Amino acid sequence: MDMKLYTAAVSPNCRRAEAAIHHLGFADRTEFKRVDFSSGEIQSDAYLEINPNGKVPVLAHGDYVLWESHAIMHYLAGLAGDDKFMPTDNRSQAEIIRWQFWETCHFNRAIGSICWETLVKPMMGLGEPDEELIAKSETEFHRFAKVLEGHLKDHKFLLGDNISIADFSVASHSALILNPNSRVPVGAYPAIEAWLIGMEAHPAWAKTAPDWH
Ligand SMILES: N[C@@H](CCC(=O)N[C@@H](CS)C(=O)NCC(=O)O)C(=O)O
Repeated sequence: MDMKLYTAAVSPNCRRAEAAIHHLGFADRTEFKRVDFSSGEIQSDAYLEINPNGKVPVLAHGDYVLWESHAIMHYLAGLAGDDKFMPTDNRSQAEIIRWQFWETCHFNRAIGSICWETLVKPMMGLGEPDEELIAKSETEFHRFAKVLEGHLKDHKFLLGDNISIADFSVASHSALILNPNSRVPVGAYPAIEAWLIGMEAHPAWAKTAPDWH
């Protein structure tokens, strides 16, 4: 095996990297190394040599080491030469980057805050959800969900007819959003909900469904 992915369970950022490996046919070449957050491994000197941010995912391909999940997907798609998954024309490239920044700066933050309060805190025994923060994050969610809903009403996938790296980037929290306990108000956005359900049924995406244990 010439690839190793340092990854973790129930991590939306890891999920997109894992799903890209499966989608692009690299799974047989990859060792999936699950990092256990509770063991302190991620802050060990040895791990910080691999990723000085102390975060997952990280891809090692031979002696090349790459952190940041969106960058990992770009690298893998380029390696596979899959121009459906990552079209290389100028406008498609701009749109991929546009959705990735949008996800990281806006959509992910709203969803991440809600899911941290409603799913992660109870799961890890970290106390009661902060209702004020949830309400604030819901307002942010509605602001950006309207944009995605408007786009998905007219497009099957983010770049059009084919599933692409942009869908993997933006759908990374899909399992969390669709979890009824998350309280993410996705029911108000039928096109987003249908797209997320479709993502969960996609073979590579389904293989990487979070292990809640
Ligand atoms: N922007 C990074 C985010 C990576 C990230 O935040 N990973 C989380 C798991 S979802 C992590 O490693 N958290 C452990 C920590 O921060 O100590 C990426 O997309 O790869």
